[in-house]
Amino acid sequence: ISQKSRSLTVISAPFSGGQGKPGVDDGPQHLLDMGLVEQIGRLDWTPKFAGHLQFPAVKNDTNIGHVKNPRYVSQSTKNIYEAVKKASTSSDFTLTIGGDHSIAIGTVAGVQAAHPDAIVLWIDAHADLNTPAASSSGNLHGCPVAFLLGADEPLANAASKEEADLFGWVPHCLDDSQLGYIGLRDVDAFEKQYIREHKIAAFSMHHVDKYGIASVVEQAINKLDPEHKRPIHLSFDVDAIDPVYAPSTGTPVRGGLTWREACYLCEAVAETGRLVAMDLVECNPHLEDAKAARETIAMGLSLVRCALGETLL
Ligand code: 4U7
Ligand code: MN
Ligand code: MN
Ligand code: MN
Repeated sequence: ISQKSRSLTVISAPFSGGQGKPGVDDGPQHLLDMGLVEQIGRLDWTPKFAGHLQFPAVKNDTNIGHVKNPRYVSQSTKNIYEAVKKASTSSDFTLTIGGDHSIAIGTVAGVQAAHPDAIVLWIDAHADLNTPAASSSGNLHGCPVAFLLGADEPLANAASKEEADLFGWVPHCLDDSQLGYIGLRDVDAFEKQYIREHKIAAFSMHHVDKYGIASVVEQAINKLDPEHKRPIHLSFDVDAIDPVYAPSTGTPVRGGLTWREACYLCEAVAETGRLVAMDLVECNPHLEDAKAARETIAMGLSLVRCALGETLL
């Protein structure tokens, strides 16, 4: 029984300003070169490639306090927000390929604009929930969730009110109850406390070991959406996966999801029939060697195909 082919927009966000390692901005081109759009087209989807977003450089983008590239990240994620909002309003599915995970400031806000009831499954070794003040690195790819929840405060040590409010445009579009994590294993003290105090649904690798990935995905969805009727946005950081399978990423952490656990997760989400958006981020083909890069990109392509129903019979 074949459903009518659904429309899908692919947005490329070749952005690396949320962290310090060049090359993650080349992830999208590698995914495209290895056949992303063709592979989606063979499934029950009609993909349209919306092109590479451009991120004009910002002059004199000095640190604010210890926060790096603050103006560049703010401006670029705002462009991503506009593009994702437009795509999510006009097509059935929005796939955004990054790029570092700061792009999710724009993708989550954009998808929420079209689907305000969507739940967000954040698949990651990290919680990305540091406020700029709490961040030890000053890298904004570790902060997107804080902005979306509205946990952040104006930037400290800014030269003006405008600068302190650089991320004031980000809608506080996520409620604590709309967010669920899977794959966590490197969470900072501030983030742990926030997760605990706000009772955010968080499944670490410990829970994956204890219950198995199938039960964890089921528990996460049941907790966020007991009636099984809300749209789902999957924000997939490839570092959720064990570096054995996805080595070319900026902040690898041992002890992650296996190839099959990661694919199973995407398949189970596909099975709901309610997935409306996916981000695939933090593939950096310039890290490790060419073989590692190819394997990481191949892993990413598998995740996308599984999330779009390839392995469902
Ligand atoms: B990613 C970190 F301190 N928490 O804030 C930070 F460990 O998008 C890492 O998940 C953030 O890859 C990782 O810099 C961001 C660090
Ligand atoms: Mn991340
Ligand atoms: Mn991560
Ligand atoms: Mn805010």
